Amino acid sequence: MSSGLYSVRRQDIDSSLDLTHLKPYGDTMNDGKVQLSFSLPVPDSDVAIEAAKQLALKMGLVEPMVTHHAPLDSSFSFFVVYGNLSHTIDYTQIHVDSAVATSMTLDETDLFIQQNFGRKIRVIGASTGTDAHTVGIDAIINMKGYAGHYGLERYKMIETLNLGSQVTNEDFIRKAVEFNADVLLVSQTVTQKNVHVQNLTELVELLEAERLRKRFLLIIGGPRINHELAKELGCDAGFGPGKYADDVASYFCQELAARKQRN
Ligand code: B12
Repeated sequence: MSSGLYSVRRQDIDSSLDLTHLKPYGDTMNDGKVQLSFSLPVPDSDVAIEAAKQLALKMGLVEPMVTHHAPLDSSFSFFVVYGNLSHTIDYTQIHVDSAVATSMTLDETDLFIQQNFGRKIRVIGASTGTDAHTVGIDAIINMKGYAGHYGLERYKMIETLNLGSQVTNEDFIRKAVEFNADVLLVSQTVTQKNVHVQNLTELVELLEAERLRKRFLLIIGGPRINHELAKELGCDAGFGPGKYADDVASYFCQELAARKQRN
């Protein structure tokens, strides 16, 4: 229940495609058209344009074209490059580990919790460490939710506590114990210098040191978070962009029910 290999839905894929040599698509199958943008730490100039083109060639772009260039300031330049990617990928060999659960609506989730637990599920969330971004965790927890998906506060059978941002791991754990949480939700947006990895590693180590790791379902999320990374870091599940409260609630109530059955 907690994770599974997300397999290719063949019915959604053009049967004439050679999936073992998959390429980007522009307007003709297998044309390999891509667009990329980057900046260079040199002034915008003809030399810089040629450098951008040569970098694109090294990346495997055939016939690269610098379609846009501009100075960012006196010593940095910005480029948009088009080209045909020469590389292909074997799509049939890709396996992605993702947190899987039967997707449920808000009402179905409330009913599921009522039937399987007979009490509210307690969820505590925060953006931890030095991270000041709150929009991600609010998108999951706040009543109004995000992109048309109501947040966890809207669920009758879920009790939430949103601690906001810049919460230390120590405070987060202390509050989670006080709140008697079932589920910990941690948001991490800043990933510069892998600060998210350091912070999440510290959280897991603190939980383990206090023999609390198994007490909670630990779910992390953010723009650069996925399920694979979450598992690597010793968390239970990870959710990234395009995931909403209903995905998370479906996952944690089914996972908690499965754990209850196993114990
Ligand atoms: C708004 C914003 C800010 C606001 C934040 C206001 C606030 N109250 O949150 C302010 C101005 C304060 C800010 C500050 C900074 N920011 Co800022 N910010 C952004 C911006 C523009 C949008 C982020 C956002 O709100 N996205 C919308 C939410 C809904 O998306 P999301 O977080 O991905 O959440 C979704 C999923 O990831 C998932 N999810 C997220 N969290 C969780 C948690 C769980 C448990 C689950 C299940 C799911 C989940 O669900 C959500 C819905 O699908 C981005 C750029 C961008 N366009 O993305 C930069 C950006 C995130 N910021 C950035 C940076 C660098 C900073 C600063 C460090 C800048 C500075 N030098 O001071 C500071 C942060 C300082 C600090 N100590 O943290 C960088 C991060 C680069 C990196 N990868 O490290 C970005 C990408 C901009 C950039 N291109 O450089 N920022």
